[in-house]
Amino acid sequence: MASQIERPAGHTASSELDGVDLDHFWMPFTNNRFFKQNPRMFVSAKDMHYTTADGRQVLDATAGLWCVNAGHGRAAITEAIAQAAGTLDFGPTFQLGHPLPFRLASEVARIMPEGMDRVFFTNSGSESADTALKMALAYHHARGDHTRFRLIGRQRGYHGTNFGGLSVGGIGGNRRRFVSQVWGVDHLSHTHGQAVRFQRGMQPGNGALAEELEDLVALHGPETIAAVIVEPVAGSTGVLVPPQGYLQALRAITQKYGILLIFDEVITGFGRLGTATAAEYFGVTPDIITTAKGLTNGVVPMGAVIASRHVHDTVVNGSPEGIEFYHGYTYSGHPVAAAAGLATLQLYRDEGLFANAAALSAQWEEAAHGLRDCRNVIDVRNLGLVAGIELAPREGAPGARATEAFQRAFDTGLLIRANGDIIALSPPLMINAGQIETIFAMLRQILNDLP
Ligand code: PXG
Ligand code: PLP
Repeated sequence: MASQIERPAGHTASSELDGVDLDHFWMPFTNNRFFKQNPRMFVSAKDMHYTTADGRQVLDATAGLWCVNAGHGRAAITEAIAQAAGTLDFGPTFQLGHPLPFRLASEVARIMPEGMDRVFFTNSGSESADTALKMALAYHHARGDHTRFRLIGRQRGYHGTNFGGLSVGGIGGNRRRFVSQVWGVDHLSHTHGQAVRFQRGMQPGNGALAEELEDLVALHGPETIAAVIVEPVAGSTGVLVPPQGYLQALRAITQKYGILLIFDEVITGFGRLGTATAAEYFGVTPDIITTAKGLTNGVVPMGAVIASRHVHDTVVNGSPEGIEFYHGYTYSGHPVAAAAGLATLQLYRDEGLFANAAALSAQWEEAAHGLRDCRNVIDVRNLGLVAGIELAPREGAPGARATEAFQRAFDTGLLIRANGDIIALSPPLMINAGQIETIFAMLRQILNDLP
């Protein structure tokens, strides 16, 4: 029998949902059975707010899923998409081209760190992660370094859900059921010192953490390691901000042994820390950067992998005549996505959205840490326009408390994200000071009322 939407108490019917059958969409990373009994549905969005099926406004404190950096319903982007689709609906990029992805690649290159200006398009962060890992293997192969096959990730890392990203990723729940992972992977420890609580911004230096890479080099042999991939600030796992000097040390060690360093900037890219990239924020230039999400403001699926000129030239010039990199997606550089990307980058520039994020980050930090005395709050972490609020887990029910906070927030008009017992906040970068106050005032109330 088809389960038609039945609204939980307090949720009134909407004609937009009449006749919507919930059975067939197998939802991603969702408690499907719970959702289909208690559907919470959005029907539209504008600027900082979603509108629910029952006509309520919900303040978006998560930029959708960390992606709507310029805010919702931006006409410049939707008009660019319509124009592109009406002009060239699809154009192959295997052995053929069309102008938009070339133009977007140039615009992306302009805001990347010096020397990182070769851009490979994907359709998601997961595809970006797998692309970057294969690019690293192709790089060593092109140099004749045939023994470098190992990929090093980090515990609690998230690099999407495809087999490559899953294998270097370090979130147990995402991996455990899928035994057939990429072979030869190892992991660094995550950067979250349990002793450090309520740290504002970066954690104090902890040289031992990056030095672990030296141990893995000694264990496996430098000649077997192709690449190290890390999120500069770990997002999905609950906002883990690196210690001072950590990324610099990883850079130094990878350089010393000829290992490529990949920054997964799917979340940190496009202004989240108040700069175009985390690489720029931390002053550390990796060899490859992965992006997605904010590249198109989340409006059309698209990712981009940015390689240094050196990595690109090594693969392209070091390969025999013919196709240099046996990799790509039907939709790499899709015209509609590329048009969305161009309009998005233009909006970021015209509205100074990265600078707005930078300017508001001190107020954001202050407001986030204002929650430290709330009921059950055991840690607050922040950087740029990101905050993680960690709650004490309920006895025997890990994750239940934050999940309930998420549900209550939704019902009172605030969108937050809950992963385990950590609430993650990452609003659109168009946010203003008043909206920051509103988010944390609402959250304070929700947390203090929560059993
Ligand atoms: N790398 C990083 C660092 C990510 O954060 C991906 C890769 C994968 O991207 P795609 O586009 O394949 O989903 C991500 C995605 C959350 C949450 O709740 C985080 C992501 C996606 C959905 C939810 O923290 N990050
Ligand atoms: N599976 C089949 C049978 C295909 O023909 C293709 C692409 O041609 C794919 C998967 C890969 O699809 P995509 O290029 O969209 O990733």
